[in-house]
Amino acid sequence: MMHMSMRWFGPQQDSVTLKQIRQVPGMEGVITALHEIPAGEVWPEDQVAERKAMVEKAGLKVLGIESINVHEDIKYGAANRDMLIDNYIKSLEAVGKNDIHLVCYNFMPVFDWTRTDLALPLEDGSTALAYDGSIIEGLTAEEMFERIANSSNGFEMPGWELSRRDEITAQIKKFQGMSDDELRANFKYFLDAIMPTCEKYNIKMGVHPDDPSYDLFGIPRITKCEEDLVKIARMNSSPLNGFSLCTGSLGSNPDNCLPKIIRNKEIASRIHFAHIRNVLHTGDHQFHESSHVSHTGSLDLYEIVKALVEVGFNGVVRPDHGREIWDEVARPGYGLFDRALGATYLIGLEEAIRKSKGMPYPDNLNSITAPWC
Ligand code: DNO
Repeated sequence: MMHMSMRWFGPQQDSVTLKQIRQVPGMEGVITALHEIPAGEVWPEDQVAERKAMVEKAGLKVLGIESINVHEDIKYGAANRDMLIDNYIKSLEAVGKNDIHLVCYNFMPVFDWTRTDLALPLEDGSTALAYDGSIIEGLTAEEMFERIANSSNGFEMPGWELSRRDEITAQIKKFQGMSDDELRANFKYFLDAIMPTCEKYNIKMGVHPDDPSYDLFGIPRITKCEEDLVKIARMNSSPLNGFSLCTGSLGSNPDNCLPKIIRNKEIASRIHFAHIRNVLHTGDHQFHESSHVSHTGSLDLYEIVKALVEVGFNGVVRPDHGREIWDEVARPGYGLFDRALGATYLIGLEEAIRKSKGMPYPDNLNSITAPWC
């Protein structure tokens, strides 16, 4: 069964409150992170405990962490990577000791997610995040930063922290010289090092796909299609080595057939977490995010949820991004209203699919102390 959550950026960095999230029908918990701790530094166990207590006081659970960011030097395979991986392991221990068993992360060099517009007006008067490859091709990375920073309603967007702007050009150059296979080797090195700790604390690791799922700025990208995911599954045999299946990211590339990816036997059992949202393709390397409803975008969310049900998915999902609607001012993509609509739509899809197959729904709401652990 899908266990519904919303991402929550913490008490200082989110316009949405835990009280509001708690009132969204079917909401079981949040996905959160200590965003104030830079990549490469250790998460203190007591700060994780404090965040968890805050969430639980509001009647929700911390269903997972998104993200403990992987330092660029680990992705690059720099001389100091062992020290940085040790720090990562300590952060995982802090999470595990707090009885949290899911971590979403990414292994994308330099850029986490990329958009050219954070508030593209749609014809219904809402705004949405959008991407236009022809704009990107004419911009420098610094200009990209300005563009994102100036249109994010005053919020610092994860991966686009202003503190990272100066290092960015140098990093792009560094990674432009690296092949996909070299990046894969560094990824394997990282996975092999962290998996024993994940096993010890039963932490499911879900790597996030490249967003968008095609090449950018000539840097290696190794999480953008079914074949890439299979390679990752084979990198480390622990069942905890898995995916955060982001339908909007993989779905940004029309060549990616999401139900087929979900049903791939080497991928299915490793889907530890799902970000479910829709995108509307408007051209080659051009899309904008849409409402979750299937016919407002290019992805068939019914088929996606059906595939998840059919492979026996039993884990945490979140509606991921939403449009900005009803005059809400929020972190782009992370307002309350459209994500709440998306969550209830997804819950409705799952209920209908399961009941039409004679499957119980919900499986047992009182025992959702993470049956997926
Ligand atoms: C964007 C998010 C990503 C995601 C990271 C995971 O909205 O989906 O920033 O959190 O890639 O590390």
